[in-house]
Amino acid sequence: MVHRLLPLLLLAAVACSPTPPPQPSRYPLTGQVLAVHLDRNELTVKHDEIPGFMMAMTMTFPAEREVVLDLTPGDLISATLEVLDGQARLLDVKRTGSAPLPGNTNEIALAAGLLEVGDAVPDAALIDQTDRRRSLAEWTGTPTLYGFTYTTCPLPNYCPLIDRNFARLQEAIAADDTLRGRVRLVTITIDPSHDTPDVLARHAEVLGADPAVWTFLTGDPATVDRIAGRFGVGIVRPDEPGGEIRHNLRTTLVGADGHVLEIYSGNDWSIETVLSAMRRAVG
Ligand SMILES: [Cu+2]
Repeated sequence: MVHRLLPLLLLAAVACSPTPPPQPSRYPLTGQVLAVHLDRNELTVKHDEIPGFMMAMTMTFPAEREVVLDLTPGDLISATLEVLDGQARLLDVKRTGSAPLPGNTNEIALAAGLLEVGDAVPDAALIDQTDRRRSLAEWTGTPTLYGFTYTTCPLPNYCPLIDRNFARLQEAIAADDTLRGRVRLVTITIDPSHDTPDVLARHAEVLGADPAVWTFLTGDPATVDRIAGRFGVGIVRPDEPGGEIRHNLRTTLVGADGHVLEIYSGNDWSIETVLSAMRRAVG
């Protein structure tokens, strides 16, 4: 599976130019293998920044069979990342060493495989902002938008933006005869040790969250890490408590049948796009 960011990045680049036949782009890549997928000839690699192309992140790429057979999680590699027509693959993969697997991240959960459109969302036991035990399965039956944020995120265009978008969605849903009472919003914190139910309750109040529509969830860190990983949200926790958590953004619309309908990577999705998808989901 190719990461969903890539087609978007490429679309942005392609939209501005005329249409010559596509040429592959190649970038040097270094990183650590987190998972080896023998069944699909793919490697999940925590790669360093690729200057001019992509920030450091964990992604899964196809690679040559003999390379995939040769590597194990923890191996450090250098390679060439080739991108053509929105498809990325690794060429010239060389093992350069090995290192302990990351301990302060959910990257192993992430490497286990991300939910794709059509996949069933696994259940998870979490706790809401009123300190009640909740199970994700409770949202089956209602199209629900899932977001992952944390209350002390210092980057205005990351978690605070997603939270504001959810607040705007809540407003638009309340004003929409098709959607009112028929869709839900769920925000799961990626910082459960700080974002206790009390903290989430205050955060929900500041955002004007209507508890009938929008629920905030926290839980034990292992459960949060696992469910965030399945939803494609990578978490790198700071060494010191109170530091910034590095993470990506992924917001997911799940249908009434509990299967993924739409995935919105990053922070540039529009309220209108989500509202139309929600209308399709209830229609
Ligand atoms: Cu954030």
